[in-house]
Amino acid sequence: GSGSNGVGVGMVPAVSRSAVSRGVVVRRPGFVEGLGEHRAKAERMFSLMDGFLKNDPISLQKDILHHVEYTVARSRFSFDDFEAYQEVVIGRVSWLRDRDVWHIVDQCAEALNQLGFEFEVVAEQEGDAALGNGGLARFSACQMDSLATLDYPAWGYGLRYEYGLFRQIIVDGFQHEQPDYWLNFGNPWEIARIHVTYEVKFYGTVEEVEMNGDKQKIWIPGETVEAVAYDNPIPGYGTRNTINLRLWAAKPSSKFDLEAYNTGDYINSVVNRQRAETISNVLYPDDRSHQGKELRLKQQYFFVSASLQDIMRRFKEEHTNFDELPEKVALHLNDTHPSLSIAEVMRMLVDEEHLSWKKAWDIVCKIFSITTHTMVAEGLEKIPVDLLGSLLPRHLEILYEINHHFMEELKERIGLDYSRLSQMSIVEEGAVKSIRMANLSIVCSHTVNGVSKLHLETLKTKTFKDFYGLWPEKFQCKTNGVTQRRWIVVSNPSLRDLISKWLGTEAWIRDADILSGLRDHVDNADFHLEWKMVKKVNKMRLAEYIEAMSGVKVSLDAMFDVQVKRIHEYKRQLLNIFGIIHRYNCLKNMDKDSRRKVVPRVCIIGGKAAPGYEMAKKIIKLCHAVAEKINNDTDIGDLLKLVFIPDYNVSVAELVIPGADLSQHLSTAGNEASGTGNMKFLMNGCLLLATEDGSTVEIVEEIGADNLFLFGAKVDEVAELRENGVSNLAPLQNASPLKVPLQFSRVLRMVRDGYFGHKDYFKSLCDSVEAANDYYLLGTDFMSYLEAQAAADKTFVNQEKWTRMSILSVAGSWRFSSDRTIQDYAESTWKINPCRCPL
Ligand code: 8GP
Repeated sequence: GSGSNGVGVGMVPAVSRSAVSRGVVVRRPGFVEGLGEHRAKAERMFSLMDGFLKNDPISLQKDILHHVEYTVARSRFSFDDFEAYQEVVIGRVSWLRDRDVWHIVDQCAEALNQLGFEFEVVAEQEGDAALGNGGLARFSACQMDSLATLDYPAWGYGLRYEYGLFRQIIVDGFQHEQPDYWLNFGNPWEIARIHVTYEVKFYGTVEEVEMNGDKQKIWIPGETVEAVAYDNPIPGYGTRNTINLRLWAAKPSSKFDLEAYNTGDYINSVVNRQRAETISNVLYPDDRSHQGKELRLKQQYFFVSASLQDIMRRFKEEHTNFDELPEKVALHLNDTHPSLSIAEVMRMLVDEEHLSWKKAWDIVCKIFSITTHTMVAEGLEKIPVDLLGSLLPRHLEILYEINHHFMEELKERIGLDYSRLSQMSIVEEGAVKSIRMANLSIVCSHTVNGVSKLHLETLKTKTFKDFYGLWPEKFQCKTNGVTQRRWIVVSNPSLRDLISKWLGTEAWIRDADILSGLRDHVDNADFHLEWKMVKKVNKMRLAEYIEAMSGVKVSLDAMFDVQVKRIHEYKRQLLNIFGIIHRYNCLKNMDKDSRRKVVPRVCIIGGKAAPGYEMAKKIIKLCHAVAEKINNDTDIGDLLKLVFIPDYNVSVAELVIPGADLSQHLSTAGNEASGTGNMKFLMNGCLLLATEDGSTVEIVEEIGADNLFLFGAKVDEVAELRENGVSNLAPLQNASPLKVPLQFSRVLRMVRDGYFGHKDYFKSLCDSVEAANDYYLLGTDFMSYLEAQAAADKTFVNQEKWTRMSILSVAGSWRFSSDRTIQDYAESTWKINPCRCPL
């Protein structure tokens, strides 16, 4: 399902093009240190491999044929593109061998071509590993790529979901969800480590026993499942360092349960055991709301328990003293989902290793750090105590004890301020008593990271204000980034070649700072010409895809205007659609002469709505309803087209982002923690039309406000605007108060009155901006939005100016490489050094 992604795709591991969720775990130096014997062996193997395992086309062909004959025994049968893809991957994937996997792409292409395969077609056989929801998970994938490339000794952990994020199909303009059974034909990148398994336990009771004269709590679990490791190698670029993404699959425990089988109901016993596998079956498709579901909690603990057993096993292989744990292991929580780890490490150290509570807590507080990825306090995860107590009774006790100590410490520091004590407590009293996972993580982590400057500011002054007052030194900013290897090198090969040509080096692929050197050529006419050519090639690729997907033919002279991301009210796809309706109205009212001056537009919207998110689903339907009207209006022709691209995922992004002229990032200020889509478009020379939210603020710092189109209320104006409503807008929005409601309400009325059909269905959508006080300020920002759109149109006519802005965008994107982010994490949060493998 990767579309025509161009050269290179197949040789990059599935995981680095995927969205992976959950924690990133980093190990302190220790890869080489203390492993003298291992190292000697590895060096000898490396030197032998250099002799035996060659990467020239003939050797590669020998490998492929070897696999065809001996691994799959297919030489006498048809051997198709998909199998060729699998064989190439299987043949090369062993990470001991991919000394520099990125650099064997050309040889593979040649080898395959000589065997009669088309490399591009073979590369397209690879589908997405959609193991996450949106920006949070894809950001993890970029981080893994950077960790590998910068030679950090890191491990990523996650779940091997059998069903990744649902496939979105559109029927009559409505979203339908289809399961994504991505492992149907196997995943050639992964290595099943059938001997790396751990028991994960649930339910049961806690008992107190005497041990060496002391009272000791022990957990007698009621259910055991097995976690099996599947490793996904992530090769760095220009280095031998290949790191591991270890994903856990649930399997029935291999322990023989005599009791269950003696009851005579053999079939049911087997069926019951088989149920264990459901734990890692399916990814929750809601990227924001946290329902207290038992399966979700089971997934979290399954993931945490298996990963920590794995980490502790490796630690104990070489060390006996737990005082050394903080020197050797740094655990990073990627949002609160894995924060049960804190209770689990305490349980392991106290109950299993018999350390004192104080000593264990001391150690735990030195190994954890966390990044949170959300702006709104309501989005923070809470686990109902009843649920936790039944699934993990010992952990609940530990959490209470952690909270007890914390409350004692807090009373000493702030006195008996009960309101603050109850707000900061890890335990939330109330109708549903719950554990606040964010509070737990902050109490225990040595560092709490925000994902943009603006996000950190919100954490400090609002979301975690009290904690900031207590521990200001814990709070740090690590502005997100994206990997230029995925988002330029692989997805935009024409731009890659052009950049390398004009910079005279490929070094920017490892060192993004060099991209800023493009500024030296910003006025060069030849450069401009080639730059525009590259965009044209990418627009052609995208236009073909649009036609194939939707049947809509689009003109390459039009401005390709894109908004692709999860559908959310706060991301304001609705503002975009309202703007399109307004544009349509304007066109309809224009005479022929005026129309001739209009910049033609192709508006592209894509994104998935959470299956239970009614409002988001209505936005998708509205988009289709409006598209149907506009695209079939012969009066309008090529001047305006609207297409919804179904099933937006990483492969689609690789096609859409390089082909965009303009991209929209419309979140109401103060709602998008960072955003990373903006960075991907920036890297591809696409101009941004955006609010001053999340990381966009820092993009403005880097490229200057006149190199993008900003609009809308600023973050410190939002609260007041919400209070006082639209009528007080004039001074802020620099527009007549009458004009704001007029243009906006005309559009709204059209939707309300059924101009696009489905009047009743869209009613609640209209109510959300009218009756429900326009919480996301669509009406408020509308005029300012239209002005920014008009500025974009005006600039597009001046192609020289546009190209200049486009070049300066790519030049400024150096600062938004995930390499910069990761280096920052390594130095100031994890305190680790690169660990370069011998070349
Ligand atoms: C996302 C943020 O919304 C986005 O701004 C940011 O770029 C991205 O994380 C990476 O940092 N956050 C989430 O997806 C999120 O908070 N999901 C909730 C389940 C925690």
